Amino acid sequence: AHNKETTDGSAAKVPAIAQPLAEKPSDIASNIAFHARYSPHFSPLKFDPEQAYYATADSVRDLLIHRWNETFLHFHKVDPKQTYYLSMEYLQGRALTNAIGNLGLSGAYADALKKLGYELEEIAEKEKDAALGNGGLGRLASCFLDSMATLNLPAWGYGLRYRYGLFKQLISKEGQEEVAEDWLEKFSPWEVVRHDVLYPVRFFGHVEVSPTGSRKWVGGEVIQALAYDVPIPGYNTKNTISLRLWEAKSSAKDFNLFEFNEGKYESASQLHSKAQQICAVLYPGDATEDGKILRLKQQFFLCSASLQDIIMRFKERREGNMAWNWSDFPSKVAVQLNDTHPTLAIPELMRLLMDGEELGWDEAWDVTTRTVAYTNHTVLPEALEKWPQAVMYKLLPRHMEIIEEIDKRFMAMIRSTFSSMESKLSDMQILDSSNPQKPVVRMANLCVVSSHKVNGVAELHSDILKADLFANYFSIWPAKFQNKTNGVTPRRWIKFCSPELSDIITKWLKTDGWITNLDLLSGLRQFADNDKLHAEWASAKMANKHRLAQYVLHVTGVSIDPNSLFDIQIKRIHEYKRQLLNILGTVYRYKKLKEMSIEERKKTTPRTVMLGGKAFATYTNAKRIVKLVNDVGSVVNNDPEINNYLKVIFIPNYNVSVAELLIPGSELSQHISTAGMEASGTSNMKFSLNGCLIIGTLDGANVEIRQEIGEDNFFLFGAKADEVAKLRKDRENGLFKPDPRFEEAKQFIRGGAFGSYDYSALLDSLEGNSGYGRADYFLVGYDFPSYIEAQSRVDEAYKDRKRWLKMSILSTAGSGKFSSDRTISQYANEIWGIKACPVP
Ligand code: B1H
Repeated sequence: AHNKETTDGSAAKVPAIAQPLAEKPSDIASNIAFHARYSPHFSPLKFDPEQAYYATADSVRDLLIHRWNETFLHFHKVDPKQTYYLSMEYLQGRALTNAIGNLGLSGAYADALKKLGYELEEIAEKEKDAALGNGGLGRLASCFLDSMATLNLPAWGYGLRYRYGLFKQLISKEGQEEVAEDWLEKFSPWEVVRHDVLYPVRFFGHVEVSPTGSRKWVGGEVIQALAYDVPIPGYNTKNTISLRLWEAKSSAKDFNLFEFNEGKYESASQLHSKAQQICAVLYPGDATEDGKILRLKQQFFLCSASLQDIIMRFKERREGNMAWNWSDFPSKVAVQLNDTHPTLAIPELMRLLMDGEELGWDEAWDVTTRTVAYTNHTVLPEALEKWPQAVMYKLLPRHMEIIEEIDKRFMAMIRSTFSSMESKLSDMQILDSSNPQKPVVRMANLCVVSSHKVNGVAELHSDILKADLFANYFSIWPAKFQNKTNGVTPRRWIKFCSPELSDIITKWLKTDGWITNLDLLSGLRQFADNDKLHAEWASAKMANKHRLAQYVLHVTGVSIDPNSLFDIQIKRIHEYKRQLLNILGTVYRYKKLKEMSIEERKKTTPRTVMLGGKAFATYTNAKRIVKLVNDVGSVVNNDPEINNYLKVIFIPNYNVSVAELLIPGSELSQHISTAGMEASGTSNMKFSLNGCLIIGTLDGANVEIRQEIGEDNFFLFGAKADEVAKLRKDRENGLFKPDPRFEEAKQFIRGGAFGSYDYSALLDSLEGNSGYGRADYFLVGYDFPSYIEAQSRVDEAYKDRKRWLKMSILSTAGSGKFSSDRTISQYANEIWGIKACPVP
């Protein structure tokens, strides 16, 4: 109930001019009121929560722009080596609370809004998530930007300004439905269009050879890349860096007025609509040839615009200095490729240097390889990009020539220098023509050959890269390979999403230094048995659980008991992440509860199992899993005998903002992928940081989390990564004997306990006689018994309140390593060679 009198904020004095750098509550309130009146985005005389959000954002924007300009000028003056992070994805989520928090003005803004009749939280919820990413890889890029700014590093992000980000997930009786999510429906107050930053990007066309032998790419279609900048404020520093997102535009001269006047509307604006397609959606389906070309166009658009911009800045900063040399480029520029999606940056940099700046091959190659580094995020074969050579020739003829030359020279180098590798050459080559019908370019190979450093995202994953995926390259270039274990920003993922718990931590550590030096959390260990801390910790967790329960009621209509164990699995739905193992375990739990007497039931640990995540629109089994979770929920939650002991909730439309609500309220979270398949995982880090215990396999970063927080505080189960290959073989040879409990759970579903939908296609994928020819490839059946047993250990541990609280505190205390500040410092020191450049 807000103060209805405060239309357009007139309860506060509306000043005649804005006070853009206001930091005191009363000044902030007037500034918000000023923006509500004089930066109108809506009809006058309204000041409902949405208008209040935009006016508040406008006032925060003033503060950011001030710091942003200073940062840019400072970098320009100092001219330090700068990193450019190239990523097709950024999962920024909401910006308001984060910006206010990083500015240190949370209290002041909350007070200012109170004066205007509002609660900050209520206003902040009006913001739409910027979901320009799919999952972990995109969210990692956003955490990295936060850390780069906070560490005062001269670093920028480059990405694409998708018109529609990740789809919105609706849940119906049929399961998941996807609808476009219009994050720009109104507008985003956080982006600034730079009308002067515009680059041409060419597609198709052909290569022209001059009499001197120099080559030029000409013809085809040219689309303009226009820069939209988003300010990224650091925490507790003036430094505010940029996320530059490119939008595709055609220019006025591409509009055929003559044709239009003749009534040929479509052909008159052909290039306009082609330009619009490029940034229309995140990752359009790539099943069709058209789709393929569009995705490749997006990738090239990002790479070409960003590199032209980087080169322009390099030259601009050398103006008036006659002595500079292209070989200085790598001492001023580091380019980091977020997976293979921006691989085309490599041939594009070569092209710009050779065809544009007239460098010779050797010099261009030296500059390129000393500039570019590559991060691998997955070993899943289906995610390793391979582009058909035919498509590449058509779309990027000059780049294809360059890639061929890189490949040719690489092979010659192997033959002359590492002749023992001759037999491995066909695996190491960039061009793969083993299928003459469809020769492809292997993007990961191009990255490894052309980068000065290659890294994985957790120790286990980096070891697998060295021992397996990139073993041949590792044998010739051991020094190229590194590990950079992922991390998450402690600002968004505890300080701002769980302020109560954060205040307790600050109180007990007697400093808030942990927010930028997360290792200090280990200081909590000495209080792990302290009754007073236990009481405070439990009450903060309980408050977060209540908030979560309210949200669940709001979005699903199901009320859940905050005294039950809150058990959460949230991530993209994928067979390797094994949501199916979770739901089969839950079905087994339900069946056992049904078989118990009332007395026995009362002795069990009541649980609320929550799952959330989006399935790729054409991934059939993933969609069946979503439906199964919902069907199990409908039965269990409406079973009066059981629903005091078990509830099963599917959280719809999981995204960054939902995660900010779920993670603080969690007590157990599931990270249960088949060992060796999840490169790292990052939500596991957010959960432990928030005092949530993990049930998990020895996969990805789980291994390191368990090391840090202690084996006793981690519910481990399942096969190890190095056992998986043999277990699959055994399986094929009919040596696997399924546990009766596993059979029982599947049978219960097949028998129709959860409705009439036919789950046999999904369940058959777990059987030896799978129609897919990959009998339980993800080893759900093999891991099921140890999973059930680990869950029983969870139930027992939860009954002992003191023990659970101690484990919870130790989880937080052991999470210091998993700050993205640590990760980014390591990238800065060990790959980029850049140093902090704080604005004075
Ligand atoms: C990760 C991806 C990914 N790895 C292809 N690979 C995509 C691959 O749109 N595409 O085509 C999009 C994303 N995402 C994730 O990266 C890993 O699975 C996680 O384990 C890891 O934590 C995360 C960040 O490193």
